[in-house]
Amino acid sequence: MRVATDHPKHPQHRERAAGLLPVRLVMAEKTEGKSSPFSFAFTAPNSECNLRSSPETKPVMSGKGKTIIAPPTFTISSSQNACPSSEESPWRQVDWSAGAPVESIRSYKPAPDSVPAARVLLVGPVGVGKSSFINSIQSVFYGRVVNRTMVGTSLNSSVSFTKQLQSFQLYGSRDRDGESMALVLSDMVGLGETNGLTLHDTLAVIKGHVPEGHTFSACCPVMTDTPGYVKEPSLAEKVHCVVFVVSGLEISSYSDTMKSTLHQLREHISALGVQQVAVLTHVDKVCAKTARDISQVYNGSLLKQAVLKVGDLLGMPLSSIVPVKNYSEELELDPHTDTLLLGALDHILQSVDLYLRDHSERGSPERAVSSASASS
Ligand SMILES: Nc1nc2c(ncn2[C@@H]2O[C@H](COP(=O)(O)OP(=O)(O)O)[C@@H](O)[C@H]2O)c(=O)[nH]1
Ligand SMILES: [Mg+2]
Repeated sequence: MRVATDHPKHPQHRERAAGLLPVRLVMAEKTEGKSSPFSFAFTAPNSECNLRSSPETKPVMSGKGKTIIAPPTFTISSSQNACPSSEESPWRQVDWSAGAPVESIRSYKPAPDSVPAARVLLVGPVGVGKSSFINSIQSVFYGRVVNRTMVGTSLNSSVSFTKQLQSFQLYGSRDRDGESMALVLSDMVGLGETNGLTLHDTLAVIKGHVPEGHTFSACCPVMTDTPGYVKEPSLAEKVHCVVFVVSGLEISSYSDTMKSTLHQLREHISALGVQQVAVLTHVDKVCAKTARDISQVYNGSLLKQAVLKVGDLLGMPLSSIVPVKNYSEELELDPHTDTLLLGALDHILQSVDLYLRDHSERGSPERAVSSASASS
């Protein structure tokens, strides 16, 4: 539930905050299913901040079969939650009128001939939007919203549908005889699940040892005798970029165990010289104004703060973190959502290119260092 007040810099702000100017009652917004039947949202022009009704909307009186409910009380959270104001300059520049770079990405080819497709692995806890990201990217090239990979969780909400290593070579269009793109996005079981992904197995995937369709199990780590184990993966079979997927809904609530798992992963992946990017999902749930118009994503402090938190969580520079809104309940594509999604994909492909340059032209950086020290 949200109430809008003017931006603190705006001259009307103090008067409105002091209750001298009216606020407008609009439709209740059910956020995460937590709103009470007495949820209201207030808006005023230019900006928004969070407002919560007291959860204790208790019956206070009853008689003749009727129950009267006490009206909820409201508290307005601090101005640091201010949403975008059209007067603020964006913290990242995007030409929203240019449209999503569909054609240039559709024709993307990795530089080395020996590598037919960029291999990108998505990692992150269950429910952050990994499968949705693959579906959303596929949807943009397909020209309508499609689901290639199962989204959501099983009845046990901490367990994802995805138990196997599933790789999706993206279709370039919806034409049956159209070419597939030179891009493979791999999805696997969420981090932190009891019967799921371990650090050992994740690294085995990244190094290219794990066969497609492998079912992960905590009791059977990937070993050289695992059926289909790839003993000497080629450059084409290795993962070229790891994408950490983080949900804007959960960014502040990760457990210490999850934080430590993510840090360890980052360290090990960095030691392998593999490029990493972070994708922040659920931006529409972080900021209501962005939910209404995705082109507002870089216009306010709320999402910038969320991106900063992702940076803290993963120890990554801000330039490696890209926000997206996945297609989740829509049936139609939205041009701004496409632009944001393909902006993220473009960033990922640039990281793939860097990895392939380092590992195909000059050999791996690690090998370059060890051969230099051996010859000295
Ligand atoms: N509103 C919104 N919902 C999302 C977004 N990304 C994913 N979801 C929803 O979050 C839930 C979990 O997504 P899923 O892709 O299955 O997560 P995974 O376990 O990481 O693969 C699903 O209900 C999705 O529809 C997003 O950017 N915005
Ligand atoms: Mg999934």
